[in-house]
Amino acid sequence: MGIYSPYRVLLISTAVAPLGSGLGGGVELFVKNAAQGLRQRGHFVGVLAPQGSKLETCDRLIQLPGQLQPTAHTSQRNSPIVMPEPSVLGAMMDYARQVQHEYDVILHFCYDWLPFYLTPYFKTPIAHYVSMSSLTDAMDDAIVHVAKTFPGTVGVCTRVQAETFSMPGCYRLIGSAVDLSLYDYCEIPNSELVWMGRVSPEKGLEDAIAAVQQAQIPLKILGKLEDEAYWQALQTQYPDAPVEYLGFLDTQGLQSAVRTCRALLMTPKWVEAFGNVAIEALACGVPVIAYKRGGPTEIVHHGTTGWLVAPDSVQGLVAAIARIDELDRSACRQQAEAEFSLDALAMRYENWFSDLLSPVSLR
Ligand code: HBI
Repeated sequence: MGIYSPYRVLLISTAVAPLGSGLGGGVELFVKNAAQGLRQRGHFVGVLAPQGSKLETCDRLIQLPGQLQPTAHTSQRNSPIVMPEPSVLGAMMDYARQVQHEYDVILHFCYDWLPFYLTPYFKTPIAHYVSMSSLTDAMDDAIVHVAKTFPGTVGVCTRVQAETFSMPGCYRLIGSAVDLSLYDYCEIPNSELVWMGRVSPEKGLEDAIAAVQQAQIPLKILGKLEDEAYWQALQTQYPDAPVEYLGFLDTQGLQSAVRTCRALLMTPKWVEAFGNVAIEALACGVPVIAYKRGGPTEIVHHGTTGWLVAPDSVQGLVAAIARIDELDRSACRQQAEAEFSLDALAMRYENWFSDLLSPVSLR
């Protein structure tokens, strides 16, 4: 169709935590940026989220009560699907069913079984943003089944993430972004390094601490203390490491803590679907030293905006830290502007919806 007409988009946020609490991890940024980017391009954005959520950048925020979903990222391969009653996810999906006729498309960010299972029961098309790599057999089955039955409706962050599922050619690469206006470029750094993320085993914080202990360079740690026992174990194992824990900071606080650092360390033990913290660092001009595993391998330009290191090699991290000065801080900011702007992301969503809603795909 020739004339431009804005879409009415219903976003369904993750059911593991209220938006803005920090416990939802990277997916909170995914939802916030999708809402803001789409609105800036003139679309109407409604957001469904658990009670206690806050989100300025949307046209309508509906908060629903109920039990949060247990997080999937600590599941085992054979973990069963669980939905604690009364389920907030069930409430959100039932609300979406009731209002679906008011929207052109529904986009959800839940790494949970229900939205995938309910896809054929909705008249309004459902787009699925898969925010993590393969974790459990039950979720793999649900995701791959929808990817094959409703081609083009499953969106992913990176190719390497998509490859952890067996759905070759049945997914749409959406990626991620940051609101660049919230991140101030910093030309001259101080002497510190930074690590950001949920303090949880799959994020591999112990390797970053081991590396700075060896390099004797101070490390700032930012992020939600998700696994207390893990954090305590790190304190015991590295009592003298030059680290400072700053807690979970909002974007303003995060960027002011990160922008002056020499480099971000990323030490994922799992296949990180994307790694939003990498583009938040790049947006400030902070280069990224990351294990060559998962999402960061599709973000870092090895040798200019960061170093990709052999996975789980602390020595590799130490060697890369010694070569930070060969990296170009202005190239980091330029890469964020070129590849990870909110507008570029919103256009990828717009094209996705246009293909979903075009008569050909509905035939
Ligand atoms: N677990 N069950 C479940 N559902 C989610 O949406 C979810 C999760 N764990 C982590 C998570 N989302 C986010 O931290 C990641 O998507 C980034």
